[in-house]
Amino acid sequence: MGYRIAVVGATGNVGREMMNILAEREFPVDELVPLASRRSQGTEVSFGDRTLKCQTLDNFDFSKTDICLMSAGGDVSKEWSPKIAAQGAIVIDNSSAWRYDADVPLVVPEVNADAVAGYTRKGIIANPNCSTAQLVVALKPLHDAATIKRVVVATYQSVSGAGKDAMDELWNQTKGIFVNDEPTPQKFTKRIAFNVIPHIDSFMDDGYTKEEWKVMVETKKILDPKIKLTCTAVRVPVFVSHSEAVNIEFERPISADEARDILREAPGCLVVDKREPGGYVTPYEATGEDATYISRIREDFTVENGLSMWIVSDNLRKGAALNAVQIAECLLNRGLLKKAA
Ligand code: 11C
Repeated sequence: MGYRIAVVGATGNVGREMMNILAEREFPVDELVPLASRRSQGTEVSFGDRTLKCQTLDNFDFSKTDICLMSAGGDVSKEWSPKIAAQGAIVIDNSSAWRYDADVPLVVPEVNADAVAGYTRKGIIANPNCSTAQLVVALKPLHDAATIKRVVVATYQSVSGAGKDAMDELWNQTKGIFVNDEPTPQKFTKRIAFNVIPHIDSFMDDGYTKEEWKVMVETKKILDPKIKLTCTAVRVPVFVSHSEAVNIEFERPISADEARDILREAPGCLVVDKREPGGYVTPYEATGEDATYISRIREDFTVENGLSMWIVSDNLRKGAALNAVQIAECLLNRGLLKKAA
């Protein structure tokens, strides 16, 4: 028995990846319906070895849909997720529209899979921000072992997090610089080619950016509200995969060796930490992969019980599409997915 699944935002970076991952992981799909804006009606997208034409969201009847994977931005989600859920489909939403709603579970399956049961309250489950997802996958097993008190994160985020136009901007700027014809920045505030920009999403009154705020608030909701976390989010000229330099203070002592052993056994984590040139993972190598890679694990001697590490993962996969499909798998495995009428 398979399910009827709709993907809203099917022509975007994450929407396409959602369909790839459903096919790769052989999620039991009877019918896959790609949905997009009116502008993209009829656009062809791939699902496994099939090519499907996008339909428009506006007139689609969700009453026979079991799961709706949403990746169409916050405004579309605010308007549509409650309507879709009211028609009986469980919405797994990749935007930030519902993440901070107490009645909507925010789920990273390696960390808080059981929270999916809370979907009944609004019919919606939220997927976290990409920077949060990879961070909590690595923090959870360490928190269980030695209780995290405080985390300091600096992110190095790829341009794909800002969408296809942002990827084009990096590509065109890079080419333009070589021929002395540099296009003016459109998606980013400054040149992104051969540069880094310490600004992602809008500025808040306290001087943090919304991206930094999301990492702080989401980590607390998913992992533990007692954890103190501060973040600096930076855009780097990388196409796919986000990296994070992470410093952690624990309640109890934990050595780098112990942390390495714990992370080697932890779901979703892959430790590559050889302490030699090239013995670490970079975003280029993490792209297209499912794991959260952890490298450069070392003790921080400037604080009590401190560790530093480097965490890299594909932001379109674990940071978005893979996590959403894993949430659907959690619903399936827990018997929470009933076939729509
Ligand atoms: C970026 N992390 O890299 C953002 C993209 O809240 O889901 C995802 C924004 C979000 O620009």
